[in-house]
Amino acid sequence: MDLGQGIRKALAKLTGAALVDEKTVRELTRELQRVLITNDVNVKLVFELTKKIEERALREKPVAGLTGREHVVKVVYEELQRVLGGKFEPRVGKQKILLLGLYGQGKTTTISKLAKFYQSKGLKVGVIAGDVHRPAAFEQLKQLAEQVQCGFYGENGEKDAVKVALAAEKFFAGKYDVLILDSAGRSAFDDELVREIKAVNVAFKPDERFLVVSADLGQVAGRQASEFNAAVGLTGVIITKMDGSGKGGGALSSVAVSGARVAFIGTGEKPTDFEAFDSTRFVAQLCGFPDLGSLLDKLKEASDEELAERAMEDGKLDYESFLAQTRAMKKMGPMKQVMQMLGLYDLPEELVGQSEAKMKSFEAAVLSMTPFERQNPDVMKNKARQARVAKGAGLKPDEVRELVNNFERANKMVKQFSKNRGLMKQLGKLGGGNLGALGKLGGFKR
Ligand SMILES: Nc1nc2c(ncn2[C@@H]2O[C@H](COP(=O)(O)OP(=O)(O)OP(=O)(O)O)[C@@H](O)[C@H]2O)c(=O)[nH]1
Ligand SMILES: [Mg+2]
Repeated sequence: MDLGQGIRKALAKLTGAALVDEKTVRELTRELQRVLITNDVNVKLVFELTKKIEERALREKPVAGLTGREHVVKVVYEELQRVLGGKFEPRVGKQKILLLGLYGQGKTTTISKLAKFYQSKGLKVGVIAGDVHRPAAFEQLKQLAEQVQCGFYGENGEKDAVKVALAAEKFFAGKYDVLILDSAGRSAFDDELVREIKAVNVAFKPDERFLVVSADLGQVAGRQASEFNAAVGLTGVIITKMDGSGKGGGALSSVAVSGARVAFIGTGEKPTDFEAFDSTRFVAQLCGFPDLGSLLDKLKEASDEELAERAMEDGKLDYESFLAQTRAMKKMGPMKQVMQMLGLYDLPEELVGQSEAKMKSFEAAVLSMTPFERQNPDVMKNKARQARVAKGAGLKPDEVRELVNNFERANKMVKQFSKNRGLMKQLGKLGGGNLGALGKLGGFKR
């Protein structure tokens, strides 16, 4: 069971409890201990954390308006956030970045992610093939640079990293804002490695020195962070492969307590699977609080017609606005990610695949409707119309009937949603910080 799943299960038991008393809180903290320790979080840290949660949950008076259960969830949420450190604010402007790390941790891949990240902030990025030891490293970075369309400098065959770094600076001078230097990995932290990175550090004078570690190192990530920090003074740690490892929680927490900061996390192999680390957002996802704030932002960005938003404000839908929403959803990314942002984490893969297929047939069906039908969804309950639309869209009449039923259900939900403004405000209050964005939903007019 991964960390998030475990924490959500533990919190869900709390919902089932008739009364939140000392016994329930102790059961919760014991469950949390088990989940955290199996996810390779340091045992001492786990006990400190759960002791604090117990103390606060039992002693502190719930903030006015919160139920006992909500109070306990809030305490768990705040304490987890405290352990994981704050939010990393990447500097946006001219800078030089050096990436460090042992073999195979994800340095070179991360360079393309960083390039994409800074490009999205409007900066011009050039990357430098500073791994002069591994023969394929030059070609790998060159290809990645082409993929994300950033500048590239390398000297195939040159064995002196300092020379390459200095030549690259001349090459990019005046034309590029952000320079990112790759470095050679090594199988262990040893004297030779320290000598080499110190020399590169002195010559290149990077503003950021980021260590790259893989999440599957678990607690070992913290030790590496301390070692590299002592050698060159890290400005941040990038944890990669958060997507594939059950030890991400261990890696994150151990880096946070090592004195280094978590700067970014990598969540997949693609250049866009990357984000600046924000403990509030991260814990919100872990605890199963949907990240509705960022979802709404994305929806806004993605929706070319403002129909979707208007429908939410009006508390009513028609097929046109529903189609706009469906398309906006598609632009937000793979269905799985969208569902996670909505707080639906542990869905079976088939279901996610099915929803994607359904979205496609829905689009085909709506495109076969007349403008009158799109704006007056009630008439689509008529069987003859359904049959005609099915024919036009290449679907079975039953499929169209199901789509109409789904639409009716969604319509009901939107109506209810705009009635439940009080509830959403409450959620916003509970989260504080980033989750305050949830409260925005309470602001929808009817
Ligand atoms: N799933 C997943 N895979 C990743 C992530 N980051 C990197 N990888 C994969 O990890 C492998 C190693 O990545 P590299 O970028 O080559 O690692 P490196 O640190 O440059 O390795 P060396 O140069 O050999 O020391 C590649 O197969 C990447 O695709 C991530 O966030 N998620
Ligand atoms: Mg590499």
